[in-house]
Amino acid sequence: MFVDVAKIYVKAGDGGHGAVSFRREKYVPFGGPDGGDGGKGGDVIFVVDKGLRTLLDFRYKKKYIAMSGENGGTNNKFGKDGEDLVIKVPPGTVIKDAETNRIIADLKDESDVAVVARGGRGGRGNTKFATPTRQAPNFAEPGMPGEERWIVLELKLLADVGLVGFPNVGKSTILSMVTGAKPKIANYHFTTLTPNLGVVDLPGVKSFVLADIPGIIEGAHEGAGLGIDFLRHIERTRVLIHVIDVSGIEGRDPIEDFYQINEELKLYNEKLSKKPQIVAANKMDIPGAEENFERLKAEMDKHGIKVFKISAATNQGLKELMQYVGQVLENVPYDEEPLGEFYIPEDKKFTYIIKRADDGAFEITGSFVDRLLLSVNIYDSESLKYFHKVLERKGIIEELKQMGIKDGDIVRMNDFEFEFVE
Ligand SMILES: Nc1nc2c(ncn2[C@@H]2O[C@H](COP(=O)(O)OP(=O)(O)OP(=O)(O)O)[C@@H](O)[C@H]2O)c(=O)[nH]1
Ligand SMILES: [Mg+2]
Repeated sequence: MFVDVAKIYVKAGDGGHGAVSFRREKYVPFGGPDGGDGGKGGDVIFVVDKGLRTLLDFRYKKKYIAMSGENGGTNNKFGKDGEDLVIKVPPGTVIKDAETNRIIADLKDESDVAVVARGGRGGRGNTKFATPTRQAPNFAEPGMPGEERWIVLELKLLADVGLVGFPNVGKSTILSMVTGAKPKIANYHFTTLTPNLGVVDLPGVKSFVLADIPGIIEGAHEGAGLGIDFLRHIERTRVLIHVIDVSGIEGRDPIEDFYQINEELKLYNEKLSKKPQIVAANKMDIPGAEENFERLKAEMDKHGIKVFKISAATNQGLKELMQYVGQVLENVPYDEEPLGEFYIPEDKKFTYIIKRADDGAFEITGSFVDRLLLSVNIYDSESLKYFHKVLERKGIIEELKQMGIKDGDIVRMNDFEFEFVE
């Protein structure tokens, strides 16, 4: 089955924690700090693999987690960086943030790369916190968490040519005759439920990718039939082969069919109706087709649209049609139109809020607090001084003052409480 949308979870590696450690040397009772830094967490990176055609793999595996950085060690040993997780997707994959639906990346070519979740920075070891006045820092920094998010992968087929037309006109039969694809073919409407792709490989024809989509009916642009889900698969094709059943065997008129399908294409997306179109008048083997063909051809001549007489079932005229399509393709550029506003997700911000608790304490909560407390060693005065400095730098002390804090008031951060001293 063809899969074109997948929702997955990605998480970059966490940064390793910085180490708290001191040199132990013979004859030196208390050496200097030698806690190394933690390693950076691995990124989650998407790259294009031209050999891939579907997002099938992502239906079975939903979680992608990059390696975390190692913690720092003694003896100033740095923690190893976590390895990046590289995920391969087919060309034409658009990555969106599942929560906001905004586009994170549009991967078209082999050179396209997108970092979708960044690894957390490693924490600094206690060596880095040593200063002339703080010679034995008894604390270190924790690693930063890696970014994580749910994303949606969307694959718009990168077919060169799309087969469009009413149900049962013979689109899948054409695909099966000129490519190695083996789509289901049957004499009823909506035999094709999901798009099929094939590579046209005929002598004298420069190969191209042909897409067969489910039949289009009136109202397709509003979701009637299977229409709308699949029209987007041909948004990026460069040429359309409009397949029309000229036998009239289903009681429809070929000329009306032509206009109706074009109306649907236009209502869905103006761009679709402007693509070069070549008409394939199919089922010419059925008696009565010839007369319809002449009428259709006269009508198409008015628009300067080329019509090919074919019988897909008996393989008549297909080679000439494909040869012509191949020539047209040589003069039609690739669709390079950007998909709209791009957006690179921001790094996680560490935030906090200050509230007055019922007992009068100043309560500070939030991710900033959680992270800061990880690095505090409350039994160590140097660590507490550093902690105070961070509060000051972040502007929290100032904010507390503005809220009217006085000496002796209680400040509470999660489980940790202390008296405020100016
Ligand atoms: N007589 C005749 N029958 C044909 C020809 N081409 C296709 N058919 C038949 O028409 C029926 C529909 O063919 P499909 O290729 O499944 O048609 P489709 O356009 O893909 O149909 P949907 O997938 O339902 O949209 C099948 O029974 C085919 O055998 C043809 O040239 N002549
Ligand atoms: Mg079909």
